[in-house]
Amino acid sequence: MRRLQDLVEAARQKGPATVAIAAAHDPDVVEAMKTAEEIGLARGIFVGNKAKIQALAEQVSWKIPDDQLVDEREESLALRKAIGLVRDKTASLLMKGKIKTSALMHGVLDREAGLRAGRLLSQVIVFQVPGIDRLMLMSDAAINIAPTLAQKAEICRNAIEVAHAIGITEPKLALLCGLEFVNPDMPATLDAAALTMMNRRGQITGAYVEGPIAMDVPLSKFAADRKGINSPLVEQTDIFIPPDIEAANILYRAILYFANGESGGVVIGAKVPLILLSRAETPETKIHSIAIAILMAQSPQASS
Ligand code: COD
Repeated sequence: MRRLQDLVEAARQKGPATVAIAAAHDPDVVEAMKTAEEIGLARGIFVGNKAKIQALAEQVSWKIPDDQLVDEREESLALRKAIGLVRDKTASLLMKGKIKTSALMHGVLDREAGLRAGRLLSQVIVFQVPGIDRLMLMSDAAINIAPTLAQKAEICRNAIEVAHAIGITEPKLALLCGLEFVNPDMPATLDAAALTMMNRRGQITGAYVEGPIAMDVPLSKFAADRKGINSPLVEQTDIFIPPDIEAANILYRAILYFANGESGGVVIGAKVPLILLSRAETPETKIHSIAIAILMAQSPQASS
């Protein structure tokens, strides 16, 4: 699978997945789910303000059947009911509607009523850019704000799991920093060196991991040669891991807006994949995200 559209096709072939949507009275969610249903990708169960959901559906010339609507106007109850649909296996995916990411995360992380699976939750983005004929991944631009070394190791493992699920069997992972040397004054370089050693010693498996490394080396043989860096990552990197949420978020926006990239994303680590759509995303991005979540829900590791 070399293009995001290939992921959509692969997910469609698995038959429509059922998505529980928390606080579904959200125009982006309704529009994306309309397309997802039309192309046989997914079917929603819309938990939220029923009248508003129906009105939003009408605006896009759609009628959602009554058995796919759960009227619950109170945000925390809507979240709890949507999570309940996943817990009782009515739905295989959870989607965020008109509710803050942090509120959704707290619901998912609730020890009694949530979807904890004993793992770190992190967001993984799959992207493509013009001029590079393969899919690449990056993480974590949305969940873990200032990850510790242990959390970075989990972020790497989650991204590697997504890479495997989309057919990248031996991914090469770059731990991005500002340079290729360990500088004790730059803590991200210390973490990157430790993560590299964790990979060499079998604590992070399923990928080749290397860092610290600046962004030019994975992208340019010319830069690598000039810097005297000989690395398997050069022009072959599959997974990019920036040091924190800000760096990751900036890289993500740069991929989209500087490099004309396209993407889709998923949050994994809970009992089921989570879909977080954003207002600023294109309709295609939303469909890619649903497709990636479906592929992850079906991957062998997903329920571990
Ligand atoms: N995965 C698994 N468990 C977690 C995670 C995680 N990513 N984060 C926290 N926990 C668990 C902890 O182990 C603990 O048991 C409990 O949750 C509370 O942990 P805290 O107090 O460290 O975490 P919070 O509640 O302060 O924050 C966790 C959030 C995920 C809510 C927070 O990191 C957040 O709001 N992230 C989203 C940031 C955002 O707004 N992104 C949008 C665009 S950048």
